[in-house]
Amino acid sequence: MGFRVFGARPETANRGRGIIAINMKYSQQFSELFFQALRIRLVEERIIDLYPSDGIQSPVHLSIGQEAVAVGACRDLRKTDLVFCTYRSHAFYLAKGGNLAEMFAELYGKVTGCARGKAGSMHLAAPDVGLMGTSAVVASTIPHAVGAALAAKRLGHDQVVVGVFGDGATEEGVYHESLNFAVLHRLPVVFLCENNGLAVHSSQKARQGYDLLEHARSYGLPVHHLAEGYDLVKVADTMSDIVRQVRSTREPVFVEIRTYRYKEHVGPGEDFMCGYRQPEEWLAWKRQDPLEQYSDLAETMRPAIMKEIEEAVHFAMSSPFPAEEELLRDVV
Ligand SMILES: Cc1ncc(C[n+]2csc(CCOP(=O)(O)OP(=O)(O)O)c2C)c(N)n1
Ligand SMILES: [Mg+2]
Repeated sequence: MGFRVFGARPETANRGRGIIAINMKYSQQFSELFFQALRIRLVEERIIDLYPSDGIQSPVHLSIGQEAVAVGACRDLRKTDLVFCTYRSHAFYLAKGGNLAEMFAELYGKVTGCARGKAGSMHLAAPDVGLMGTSAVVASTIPHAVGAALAAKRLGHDQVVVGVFGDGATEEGVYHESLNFAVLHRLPVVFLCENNGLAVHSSQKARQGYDLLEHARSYGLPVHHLAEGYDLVKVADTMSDIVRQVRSTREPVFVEIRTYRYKEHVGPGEDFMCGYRQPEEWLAWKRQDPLEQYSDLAETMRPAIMKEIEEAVHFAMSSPFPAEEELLRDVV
């Protein structure tokens, strides 16, 4: 079996930390996406190991199972393109190029964290790479994305703005106001619905009388649907076309990508005992999940990723907590 070596593509925000050996059975494109998705999964699995020690006080909403959406969506975004996201934010933070050590430090509430230890897992931000903000308040970052797109338009920038939200967020009024405003004012924003079919313990069918895609279409913008949210290359190619379209037309687009969360809504555990979903669904997604299926590739990449993770965890644990005067800075 042959191996090839590749490193980062410097023009994009998120790719390749260091040099990794890649199994030649897989294309470079697939291997790069796989590496990013595996890195996110291993980071979140490390969070699961660490969580019982109580060093991480912040609630954590894990994206395990959903990584391909973030990795694919961010592949062809520029560093200057902006992403606004939900509390389930580790995957997008890392896929957009957020610093891993600063993320762990933030989870540990340390002053070296990306928000100086005051935001925790649900409010990560890395504006230097375009991850502008994440929020625990469902749907609240959708209008932020629209506002940023309005600014990009007024300032004549060629930025694309991506607003990421779940299926549950489409039940909030501000989602509808945001779609309407973006269409009316012709703004360069991608509305990306990361649809895991669940809001806490309720399935989409139990909550929504409308067809999400048809409802979005009624606002008068192009809509796309991708059922295979586990397929790294399909997600990346779909998002690449959409981002290119928005960059050139300066008009909004809506995309729904189906995905599946493996863990409980919030926390490191599983919740099949709650009865709102069956393990069969989870097993069906796992059978299509490249991170589960290509264990040979994962094993090749694992050591380099784990080294980076352990260094980040060490950085977080050995950093100081914010001083008292720091706690009130930037807090309104
Ligand atoms: C305005 C608001 N209403 C309710 C909640 C409680 N809540 C937290 S997450 C969540 C479900 C959101 O589901 P979805 O948008 O599909 O995102 P997912 O968690 O599935 O990624 C709810 C109702 C909240 N945080 N904010
Ligand atoms: Mg959901």
